[in-house]
Amino acid sequence: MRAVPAQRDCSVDSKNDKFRLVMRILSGVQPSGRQHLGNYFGAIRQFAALQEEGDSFFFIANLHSLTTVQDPEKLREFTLDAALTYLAFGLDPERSTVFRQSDVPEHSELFWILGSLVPLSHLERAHSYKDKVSKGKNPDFGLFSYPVLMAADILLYAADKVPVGKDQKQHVEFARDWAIKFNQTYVDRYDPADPNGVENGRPGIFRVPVASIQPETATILGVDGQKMSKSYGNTIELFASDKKVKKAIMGIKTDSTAVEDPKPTEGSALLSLLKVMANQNDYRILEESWRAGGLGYGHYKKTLLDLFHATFDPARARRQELEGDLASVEKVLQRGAERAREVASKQLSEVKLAVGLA
Ligand code: AQP
Repeated sequence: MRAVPAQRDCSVDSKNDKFRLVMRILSGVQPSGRQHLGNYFGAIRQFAALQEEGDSFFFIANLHSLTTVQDPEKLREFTLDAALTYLAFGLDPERSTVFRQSDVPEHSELFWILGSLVPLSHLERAHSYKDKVSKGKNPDFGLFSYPVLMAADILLYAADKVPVGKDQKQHVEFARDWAIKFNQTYVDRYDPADPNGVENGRPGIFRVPVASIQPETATILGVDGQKMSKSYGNTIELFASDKKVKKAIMGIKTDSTAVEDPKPTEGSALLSLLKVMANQNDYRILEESWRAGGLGYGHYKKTLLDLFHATFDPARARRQELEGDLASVEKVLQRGAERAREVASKQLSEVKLAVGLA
């Protein structure tokens, strides 16, 4: 198969969604626990920046979270936490569509249609699934089929760009493969080398998305040195109490290098967190002293704590204000779901027609 070229962001036919004038951006976070530094640097920070660049859809992936959260009260609480996190970090409902996944039933419907042509072998080689199983998670169908629902999330909105952390890269690649497979199966004269049908073929029903991953924050390490992850219990939460944040940062795993000795840089969670939190110049000075020795890990942890508060206190204050008006937050989500359904239902109608369900 020939290489798939990047799709154009704009074209002449603005009536057809596939030829619209603006780039579409879509992503989500799971309310599978409280949002943490990894979610912020890997994803949410990009969301806030990208909403300036195109038509943005940011959702709370609560259907995905059913595979990990089986306490309904907790799921509601974490869903609200994700909504407050989005808004506190500046997602602007006037510019972005912010919604709960479960409020748009088209996600689940497309999941099944898409799943009917997804090769099982793809799911069997999914890194995230294999990683969770290797860490002792008892796998269920929901976890196994997670990439199919994620592909449905993306393809339903004909997203061009999907800002994610590195752990989601393979899932976006699956979405690309399956979009092409679907188009080849159901669209006559679809040519993956000309996905918009600009030359002589016909445009695909699904747009082929591209993952947007920031290399310097692709994988944020947790307090134990593994990838920071809600399910590993190694997170630094963005909105925990000051006391809990301090406890998490002071508890970052370090080795027994003596105060006066140079500290090892390889695999250090503490140093890598300092790198993402500090500005370039401050980090250079920190790293020099780290390599030189003479300061204990406690000193660097205290520096990280200060950086945490300097970076996140404005958003933490905003979130407190939002907590005082939860009715408005709910309204944002409902309005977002209405707008999301307008787009999603059109795409699903086209899909149903193509496969013979309508
Ligand atoms: N440690 C991380 N470094 C960089 N990016 C990360 N992301 C998550 N952890 C890191 C990115 O955050 C977005 C939302 O993630 P998610 O909540 O949908 O699922 P996840 O990647 O599985 O996050 P967790 O915390 O690890 O959740 P659990 O433990 O429930 O699986 C994604 O773009 C993700 O890449």
